[in-house]
Amino acid sequence: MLCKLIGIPLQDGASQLGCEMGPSALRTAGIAAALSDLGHEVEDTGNLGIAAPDQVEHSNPRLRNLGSIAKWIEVIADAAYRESAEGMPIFLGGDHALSAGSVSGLARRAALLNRPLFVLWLDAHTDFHTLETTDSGNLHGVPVAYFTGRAGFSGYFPPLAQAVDPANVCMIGIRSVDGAEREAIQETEITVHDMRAIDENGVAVLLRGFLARVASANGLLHVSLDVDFLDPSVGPAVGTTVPGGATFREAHLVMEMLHDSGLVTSLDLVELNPFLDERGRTATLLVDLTASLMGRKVLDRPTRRY
Ligand code: 5AB
Ligand code: MN
Ligand code: MN
Ligand code: MN
Repeated sequence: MLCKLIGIPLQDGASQLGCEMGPSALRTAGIAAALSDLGHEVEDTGNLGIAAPDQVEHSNPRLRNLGSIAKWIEVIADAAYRESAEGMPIFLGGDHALSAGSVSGLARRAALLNRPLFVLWLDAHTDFHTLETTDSGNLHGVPVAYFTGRAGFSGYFPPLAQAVDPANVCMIGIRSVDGAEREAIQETEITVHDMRAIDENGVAVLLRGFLARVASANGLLHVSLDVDFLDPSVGPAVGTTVPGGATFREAHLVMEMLHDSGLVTSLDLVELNPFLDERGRTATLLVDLTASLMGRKVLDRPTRRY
């Protein structure tokens, strides 16, 4: 497989600074070598960037960096569309606002191929706020609402070439949802598997059901991995820690099953804040999880001291 690394040093969607260093930390942790050791071809396309953003006014005074995020989405969506023509794009974040761009660009690609795009959202949060409902004003909390076509983004974020069908979105790991998000998401067909569902059923059962749907629809599958999907004890390098997350093995199992499915066509690695890491362990874990997704087996894992 040809893997296309796309660095996105974006941090304007989060209130805590540091995600800008994410792409560098993932490269330093050896993402390219991990993929090429598995026999993949790797092309690092470098980092994306934007020109100086305009100041944009909105009736929600809390919104932060609206003009900047709008520009980033445009640049990221273009890159996602372009790089998905051939090979598997891997978006090295950067905060989760980047998925407004990656997913919308991939949805445009899927429409051209006449195939549905499915999204596996691995996160503590649903990221389903609109520009009106966000209390924090942090735009890493809105990407799912945008790319599924919720109202309220037009005139601010770029128009969608193609919205993702909410029925094709599956969230796993959820454990922190704001009131406005909860009401809105219940009215959609988005599948929300919260942490209790993992506890009761095991993550494998939940994932298998979704993968069967992707396979039978001949879908493209985008995986969006937010560091806070993980329990903070295994993935501390994130601004928005929430206790009770996925364990080391649950996360690897998800990746191993995704590999075996053969369905994944693109990946986001987001919300890594290297300033908050402990000797690079979260960056290293993200690289190891990517390796599991791309075919590394449990017994082939390099010996590490954690
Ligand atoms: B993340 C919160 N819902 O809107 C908000 O990390 C958190 O990309 C958003 O999932 C977390 O600020 C965004 C409280
Ligand atoms: Mn998120
Ligand atoms: Mn999150
Ligand atoms: Mn976060």
